[in-house]
Amino acid sequence: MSNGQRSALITGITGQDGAYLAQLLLGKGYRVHGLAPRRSTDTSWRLRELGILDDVHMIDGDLADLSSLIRAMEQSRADEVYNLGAQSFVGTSWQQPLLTADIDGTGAMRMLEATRIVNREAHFYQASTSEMFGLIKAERQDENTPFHPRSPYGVAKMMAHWATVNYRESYGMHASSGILFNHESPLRGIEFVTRKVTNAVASIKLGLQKELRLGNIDSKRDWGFAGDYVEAMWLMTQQAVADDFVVATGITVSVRDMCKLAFGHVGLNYEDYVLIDPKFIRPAEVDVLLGNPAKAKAALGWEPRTSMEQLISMMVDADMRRLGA
Ligand code: NAP
Ligand code: F7E
Repeated sequence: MSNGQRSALITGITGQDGAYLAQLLLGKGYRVHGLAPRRSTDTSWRLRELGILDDVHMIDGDLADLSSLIRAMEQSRADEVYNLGAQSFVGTSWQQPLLTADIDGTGAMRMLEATRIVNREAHFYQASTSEMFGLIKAERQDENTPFHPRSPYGVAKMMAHWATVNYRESYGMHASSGILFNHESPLRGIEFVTRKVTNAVASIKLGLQKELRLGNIDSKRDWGFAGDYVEAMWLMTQQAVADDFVVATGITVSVRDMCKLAFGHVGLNYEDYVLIDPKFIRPAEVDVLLGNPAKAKAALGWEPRTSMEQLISMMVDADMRRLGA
């Protein structure tokens, strides 16, 4: 921007990460623009909950529509582009594989093209994922671990990841891919397992629900706090040279143990409430994920600050407040 204020464009600004990233960038003095796909209902609850809805500039546009992305780049005059928009629920990707491929895979390429066409000097961040490791090839996954995605979501995200690498190599663009492991928060969508559990715990504690139906509770994830993870995104776009980074805690916890923590936080035993429902078992599972964030620590100076216990307590407390109100 001509007055020295930096400008950012965030796709997926109404999502969990988009909201926390917008808050972080506003705090750093950025002019923050968000791509807003047309929806029939209001999707701005997260921005409202963080108290920043009036501080961000929304631009109509959709990752399915290249012309809208070009317009968003022109209007925002973005110095930094964060491509967080996606159909991000793994389970849905078996029901809507082509939409997932189009938005998460080709959509990322559209955003890269819009950036290249309008301002190839802009620094670009792609929201890549540990789901690309899928059927893991190393006990602890890092930037050199081979990929083996296990869902249409993972496959689509691989395209986006390699497109980001390719735009860096083809055009010399400052394009980085953050390979982020699961990260959660009170703003997490209710279909993801942590929030599904913390919401149910609050609901059961308040006498509004009797049981909780889950799928595979033996799968393990490397879970962190979304508020910590958006800092890593920003640090990547600040580097002199773009690169790819794993962002994780280095600790893995089973869904079962996460349930123990969440129910235990309000003095309940998960075994009294959790039932296994085959409806929630996936056609192919990612059994275990465990990241090695050593490169992010060394090069970005990034480290997670929130423990799993703090994270789950924060989420249960937020759901207790919401449902109690
Ligand atoms: P999220 O809460 O599901 O948010 C997704 C965002 O994408 C929403 O703002 C959504 O808008 C937007 N979106 C969906 N379809 C779109 C389209 N066609 N055009 C433009 N925007 C569209 O996801 P999140 O947890 O914040 O994750 C952010 C990104 O990181 C995603 O790309 C996700 O795949 C990736 N990721 C997440 C994790 C994690 O653990 N959270 C880990 C690794 C990678 P609406 O609100 O209007 O639907
Ligand atoms: O599942 C198991 C499920 O849906 C975690 C996304 O942000 O992180 C997320 O993907 C685990 C899986 O997240 C239920 O089978 C058991 O093993 O919370 P989730 P995810 O699939 O790991 C990655 C890194 C992303 O990139 C994605 O965008 O929990 N599980 N029972 C269940 N999962 C759900 N959702 N619901 C259940 O009832």
